Amino acid sequence: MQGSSMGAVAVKDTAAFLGVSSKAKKASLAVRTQVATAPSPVTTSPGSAAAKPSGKKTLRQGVVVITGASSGLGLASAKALAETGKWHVVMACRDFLKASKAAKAAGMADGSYTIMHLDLASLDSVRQFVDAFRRAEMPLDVLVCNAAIYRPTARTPTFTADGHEMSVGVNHLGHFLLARLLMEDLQKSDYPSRRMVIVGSITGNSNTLAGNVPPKASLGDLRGLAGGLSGASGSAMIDGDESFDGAKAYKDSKVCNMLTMQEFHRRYHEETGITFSSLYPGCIATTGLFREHIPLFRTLFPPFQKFITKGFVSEAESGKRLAQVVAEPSLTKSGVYWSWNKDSASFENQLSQEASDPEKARKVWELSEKLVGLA
Ligand code: LMG
Ligand code: NDP
Ligand code: PMR
Repeated sequence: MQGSSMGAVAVKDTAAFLGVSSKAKKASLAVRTQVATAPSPVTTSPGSAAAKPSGKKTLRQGVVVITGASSGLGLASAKALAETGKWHVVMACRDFLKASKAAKAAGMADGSYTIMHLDLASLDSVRQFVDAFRRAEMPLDVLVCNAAIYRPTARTPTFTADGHEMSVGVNHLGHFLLARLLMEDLQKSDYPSRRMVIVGSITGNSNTLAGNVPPKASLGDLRGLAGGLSGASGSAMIDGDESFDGAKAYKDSKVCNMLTMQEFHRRYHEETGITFSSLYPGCIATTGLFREHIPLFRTLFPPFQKFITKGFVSEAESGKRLAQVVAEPSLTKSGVYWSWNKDSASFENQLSQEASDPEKARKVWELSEKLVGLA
């Protein structure tokens, strides 16, 4: 049935539809694994942004903050970046011990990373993280908003410390506050290519097959978001729907992530020169994201993606992709949603109509500002 429904889809550019290109707690918990407060200088490789044609020029080590770096894509990208020696990775994680064990198990060298506590399900924690980061006196060169939760089997909502529905609260609102506060730090950085990356996904894009698997993302007129996603006194869903759907809440949160990236681009790129990007890293079917899904799904999902959709990517491969968006000189264009084709070559992908609607992006921005206490 899947095969025939996939085959029956009439689209002009099937490859694009399938998501491939035909072309191409506290501040005191913060612990540093290295003593130095300023990252050590490293020699740039030929062709890097600051290299001059004549001989060697030193570029200091970049500092990248990655949220949710204790698992999956975040961990794999942290490892990929730390291994280059050109990046010091700040792993912003809710579970300090888990992050510490994960970094060691991944073979990340002592001194190449710092773990700092961040729980995106609490806006106080987000503010404490920002304070702790500033006290550590590191520059901020790249921010990666990667952490997420997915509650596919939840039939009733759960809520953040601030009373917002958990999926949108963590994936979007926590990151929205973090990114807004850290803009100040990014602007102060003297690094040649400063970037903010917000991880998106194919399942929030209804111009793809994956984005049409029910329940589909849709933000509607944002009345639920305007009401604070509080459940008790209104809807926990962005579109105001009375019934809660955990899978839809996740997909809606990803649409917010992609809209937020574009709104940052429109408001700040020209003025600051900072690159704002989003990406679909491929289907990383083995990560912790699916931890709440039923066991049958977790067993079948990886082979389904490997052999049927062919959208599967390993955690290591996805980590390299995100690392490219952080560091590659060829990926400096701002406002882009990156994807990779079957040969693992990056390309600028098209977002669905809703995920690229500027008016919706502005409204999501303004409503989110109110909910996180910035307006
Ligand atoms: C929902 O169910 C749950 O209701 C929800 O609670 C949540 O858990 C959510 O996303 C998570 O899932 C989704 C369910 C319904 O889909 C399934 O999981 C059905 C699985 C059936 C599996 C049959 C197995 C047989 C296949 C062999 C392969 C072995 C491996 C299987 C592994 C399965 C893992 C996924 O979905 C459906 O209703 C099914 C129909 C889905 C088809 C989607 C097709 C989209 C069509 C396209 C439309 C075109 C639109 C065009 C737009 C164009 C724009 C340019
Ligand atoms: P994982 O579950 O492996 O990683 C998610 C990370 O987010 C974990 O480190 C988790 O911490 C962290 N996290 C969850 N809640 C919070 C919180 N309240 N505060 C701080 N951190 C939190 O999933 P993935 O690696 O798959 O997901 C990473 C990103 O990739 C997400 O943005 C997801 O939407 C996106 N993505 C994933 C795809 C996939 O196929 N897997 C496809 C497309 C996009 P902890 O380890 O403590 O649980
Ligand atoms: Mg999907 C080319 C087809 C394709 C791709 C690339 C994905 C990615 N998925 C595809 C197709 C299908 N999926 C089809 C045809 C079905 C019906 C059988 C299907 C089902 C499905 C389910 C039930 N897919 C899922 C789920 C999930 O629970 C995942 C999800 O939606 O999480 C929000 C998921 C995903 N499929 C993907 C990707 C990347 C996911 C993880 C989603 C994400 O992080 O955004």
